[in-house]
Amino acid sequence: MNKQHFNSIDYRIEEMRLNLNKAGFRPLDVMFTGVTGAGKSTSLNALFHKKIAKVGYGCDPMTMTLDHYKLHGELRFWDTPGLGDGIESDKKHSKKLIELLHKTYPMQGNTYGFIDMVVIVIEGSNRDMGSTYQLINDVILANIEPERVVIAINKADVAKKGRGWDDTKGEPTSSLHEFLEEQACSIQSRIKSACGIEVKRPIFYSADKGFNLDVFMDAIINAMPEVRRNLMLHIA
Ligand SMILES: Nc1nc2c(ncn2[C@@H]2O[C@H](COP(=O)(O)OP(=O)(O)O)[C@@H](O)[C@H]2O)c(=O)[nH]1
Ligand SMILES: [Mg+2]
Repeated sequence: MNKQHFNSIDYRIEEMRLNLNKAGFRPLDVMFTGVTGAGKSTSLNALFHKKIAKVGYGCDPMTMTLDHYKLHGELRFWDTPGLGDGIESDKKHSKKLIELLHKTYPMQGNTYGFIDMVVIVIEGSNRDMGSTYQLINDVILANIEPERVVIAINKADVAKKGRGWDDTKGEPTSSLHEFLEEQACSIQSRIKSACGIEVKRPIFYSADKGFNLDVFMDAIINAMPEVRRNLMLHIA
């Protein structure tokens, strides 16, 4: 049902162009983040329709370099090291993420944030949601406006251990769909009660099965900022 709509990297590219013309910057720099194993690399490969990122690989612990991937002239994703591999590496990785969120460039007497928006890939059925909420609340939402954040729940196919997944249609049955909707709502309200911040309703998809990839792209495109991130306003 959804797969057919999202069949090229040019998906809604004209709209993106128009919006970026208005905003006056290009490309849109999107930080791609999530706990290790949530499926960031698989998602990037699905969005790019080819294998660009190594699955099940994690980041290089020595250099912790950030890989970036340009979908086209309008959109650039920054893959980042995941949390959830232990306290020490979480500390290092959180610092790295916060540094990236505070990276700036000067322009006409102003200081702008390099990262325009953030996509957080999460796994709703992860046994340990602690790292996920730490990432969302303490690292991301503490350092960028919620309007610029998209939360995407991956692995819809195995949300209920595979129950309710219709493999012939490549989509969830209505009962799994309902479950996923509820999960999205409950994550949204859990964030609200933890840090008082209202985020957009998370979307759900499966990078592995190619389900709701259009919904994923729609969420990114619909949340595209129309202005640069002016970081000077916050320092004053
Ligand atoms: N069932 C299922 N497995 C997935 C999905 N997306 C990723 N995976 C698996 O989850 C594991 C971690 O994926 P990876 O992309 O390396 O995660 P990363 O650490 O966030 O980059 C791999 O074994 C993937 O094949 C999905 O939508 N459904
Ligand atoms: Mg990865």
